[in-house]
Amino acid sequence: MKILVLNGPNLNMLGIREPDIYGRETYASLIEKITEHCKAKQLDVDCRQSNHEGDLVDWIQEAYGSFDGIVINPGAYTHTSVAILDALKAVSVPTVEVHISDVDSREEFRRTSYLRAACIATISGRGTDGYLEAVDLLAKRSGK
Ligand code: CA2
Repeated sequence: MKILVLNGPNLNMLGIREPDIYGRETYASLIEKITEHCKAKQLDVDCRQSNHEGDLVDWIQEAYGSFDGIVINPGAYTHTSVAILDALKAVSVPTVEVHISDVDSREEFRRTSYLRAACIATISGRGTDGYLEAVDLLAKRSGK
């Protein structure tokens, strides 16, 4: 099974600022954690991060026919991006939305997710373990 993990804007700053909200783990150690988890479960994983909406759209399109599942933390694009919603709908690859923080207990604008409608699940407020839970959910769903 091949899983694509996508992170949106500013998630490369993890561990550098706002540790009270996003924790102390760096982006590099998050990727290492996901990679190790997938290796232990014999899952192929490709992790990418971009600050640009179009990159995320391109990568979602690339997943069509080449990945079996997507884990996405779109960062702030969660609350604004119809383009990401449309891309996910177009490819129809099973997708889990992840948020490190509990978006529902923060500012009102973070409660809206444009892409939630195209996802099989949303995991929010579980810290970076949420990414591993998302991987497990996709693997379980595909019978692995
Ligand atoms: O909780 C999440 O994972 C979010 O997707 C993170 C986004 C935020 O806009 C969403 O509402 C919730 C922001 C990512 C920014 O990450 C930073 C990490 C360290 C320092 C500054 C920003």
